[in-house]
Amino acid sequence: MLVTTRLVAITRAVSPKIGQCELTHLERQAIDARLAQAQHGQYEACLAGLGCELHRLPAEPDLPDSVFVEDTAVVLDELAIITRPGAASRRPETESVARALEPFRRLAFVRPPGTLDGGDLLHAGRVLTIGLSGRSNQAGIEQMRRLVEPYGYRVEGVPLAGCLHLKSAVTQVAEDMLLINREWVDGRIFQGLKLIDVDPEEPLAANALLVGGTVIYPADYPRTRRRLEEAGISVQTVDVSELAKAEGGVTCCSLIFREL
Ligand code: CIR
Repeated sequence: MLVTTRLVAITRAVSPKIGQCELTHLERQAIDARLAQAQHGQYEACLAGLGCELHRLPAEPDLPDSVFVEDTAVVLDELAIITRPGAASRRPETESVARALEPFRRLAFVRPPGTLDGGDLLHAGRVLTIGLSGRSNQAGIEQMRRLVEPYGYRVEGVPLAGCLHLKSAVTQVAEDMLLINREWVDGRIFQGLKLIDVDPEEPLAANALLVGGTVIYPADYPRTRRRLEEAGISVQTVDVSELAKAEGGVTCCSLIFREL
């Protein structure tokens, strides 16, 4: 008998106040909230087309960054960890995500003084690599280690330079392959995995979202896309240019996990 596991994707509608988002490495530009909502809808359609069961949370109108649900939780098969985002303005986002995850997983929580953004955590096999960024601190990493080591995961902290989150610098694009910008993170820690470098003209191109065997990828980076395709990776592009003005990428807009 063929047993297939369904993937659940939690997303949240774009706040009409997205223009007031947190920004760290980008200059503020006007964001067309309606266009951002339309692009987000296409992104959700892409997830559904790849077989994800969508759980769409209603917008949190007063939380500008709340579309970026990735930062609020880390979902493993064994448990879900509700984070404590590094930006204080984003901490109220976690409550509704915890409620949405409760039916699926036992919950654990990052507590003060720990901070952690889900965008800083790269999960490949039984290794969780966590970026020591402006958002995630050593106490957050230690708490994660205590929570997940009993389940056989190894936690590695890694310094970052020049980008917001670890997954701005490196993401998984196949079981054994990562897409990386080595200007921002040292590739040598990813032992045993093949590395594809972003095109030097596209430094922001390392954020890709692997769903099943397909990578959801921003239309803005055609040169790096070619590198992915040359490596045999199946790519579906989405236009997320308006969300990118809020410093968001394709991993940030969903929490994807197996329905057990
Ligand atoms: C922030 O600065 O928190 C948001 N404007 C962007 C968050 C993007 N999230 C992600 O990369 N995981």
